[in-house]
Amino acid sequence: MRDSLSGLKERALRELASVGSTQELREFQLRFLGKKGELKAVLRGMGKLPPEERPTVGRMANQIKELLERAIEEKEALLRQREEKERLASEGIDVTLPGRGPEMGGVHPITRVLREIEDVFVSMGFQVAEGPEIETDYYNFEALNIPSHHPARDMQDTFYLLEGLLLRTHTSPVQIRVMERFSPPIRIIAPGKVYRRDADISHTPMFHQVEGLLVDEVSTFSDLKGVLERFASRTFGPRTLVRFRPSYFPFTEPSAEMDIGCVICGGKGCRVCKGSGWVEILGCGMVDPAVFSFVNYDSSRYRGFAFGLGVERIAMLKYDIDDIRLFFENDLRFLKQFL
Ligand code: 2NL
Repeated sequence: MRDSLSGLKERALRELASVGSTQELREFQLRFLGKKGELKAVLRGMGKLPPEERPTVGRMANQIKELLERAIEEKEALLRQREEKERLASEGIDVTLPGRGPEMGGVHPITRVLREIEDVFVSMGFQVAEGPEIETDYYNFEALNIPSHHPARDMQDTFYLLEGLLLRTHTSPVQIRVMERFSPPIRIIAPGKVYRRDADISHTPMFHQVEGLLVDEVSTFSDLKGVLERFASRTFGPRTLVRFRPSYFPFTEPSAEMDIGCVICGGKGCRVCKGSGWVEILGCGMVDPAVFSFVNYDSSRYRGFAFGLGVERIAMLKYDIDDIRLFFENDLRFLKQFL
């Protein structure tokens, strides 16, 4: 009995030395000191001992129990300390590191160019007018002298909505609305988003336009040219060449398109100007009297000029960008170049 007790003690202490985690320690404790543990198993044999030996054996068993309990406590403290240290090391939080600051945002290049264009026209006395992106057929087409059989009304180009509504295909409806509410003189630009069913390297379903409108008793094609020449030199540099070519729009007569001397090659001919030395940047003309009659302006008294330009196209020329879709992917590597 004494032998098996001291054998148990030796074995327990040896095993305890090799216990490596608090989990293993719990198992160890149960195996030796638990209700169904080894010490209890040995003590169950006490009944067979002669009565005079029982107290000595009992004391011995108690000493072993206390010894093991103390040893387990010490081991537990040691293991806990080690496990905490390992946990902290593996979580790897360096509380002395400085925090990450918020990243600075920036203005999108299209917004930036749009504001520059607005500033140029505002400096020439134009006021900024805005209006709805969801329009009616009347404001988007009819009042602009675009008849119902005109190709511009094609389902292919326009996003039609329910109940005769559509997404505006240009910002001209804003100008119709202004003319309905105010009498001449009028000098406005209408910047904003417009929508067309189109997608390739130079077209996106949504893009930005700036249209301009001036109506007064005395306004001529020369005034139009002067305003647009000023716009070109403010936007592309003071020595920018411009030329006007005859064109056609249902809402202006006469109509023209304005080219600038190619900003990429300086007029020598390159991929951007397709070798011609010139690139188209806007359309313009004198407001057609048919448009004036829709807004009840007296066309024997008033004349006006108007123009329309695409902001993405201006930005692409200004920054030599060959694919319009880059503006809408929002890749930070692209956007950060404009900060
Ligand atoms: C283009 C051509 C143009 C207009 C827009 C306009 C507006 C009213 C009356 C008459 Cl309310 N005209 N706008 C005139 C000529 C050309 O835009 O190629 N834009 C990208």
